[in-house]
Amino acid sequence: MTIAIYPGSFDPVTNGHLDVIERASKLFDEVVVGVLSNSTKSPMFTAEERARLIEEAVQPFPNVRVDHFQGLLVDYVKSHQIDVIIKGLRAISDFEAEFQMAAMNRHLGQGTETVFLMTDVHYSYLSSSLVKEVFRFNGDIKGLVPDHVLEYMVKKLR
Ligand code: COD
Repeated sequence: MTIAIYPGSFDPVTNGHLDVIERASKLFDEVVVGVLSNSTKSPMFTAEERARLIEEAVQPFPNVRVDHFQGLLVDYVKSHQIDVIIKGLRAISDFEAEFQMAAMNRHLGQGTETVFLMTDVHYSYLSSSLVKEVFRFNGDIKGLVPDHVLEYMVKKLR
């Protein structure tokens, strides 16, 4: 039984994230979506809100569950018998930061491997930050995030 974790800020979850989750759910026995803090970003939504929005989105995938936690990813990996970390890669610009994180997690996690899934071309331009910016200026984000995420953003922020 191979358990994978897909960690991220997911502020909020986008259809690009969901595509990675769906594909990972076919590759691994169990996938944990780990909602974490990225110390370089200030989230718009609390970890609980982000996790709740993902939980609703992953209902069609029975081997996917959601958790949120603080601290180092590798500590969670060790204490929850996780076998592998999954990350998504969009463009070359993602590579450097993801390469560093994978190397650090491998060092701290005594060999914990990171598996990268290439973005689907339809989502290669999609990021939570851009979604939030477009939304802030009243742009149309339909189709970029799940409908219930859009509804929640409208309710909370408009
Ligand atoms: N298509 C495919 N993949 C995508 C897309 C898309 N459209 N959008 C995002 N992704 C990928 C990202 O490349 C990333 O792999 C993942 O989805 C999550 O993305 P984000 O933006 O929600 O999350 P990040 O990049 O802010 O997450 C960073 C972490 C929270 C994972 C990191 O900061 C972390 O591990 N923090 C915990 C503390 C820790 O252990 N720090 C040391 C790290 S070495």
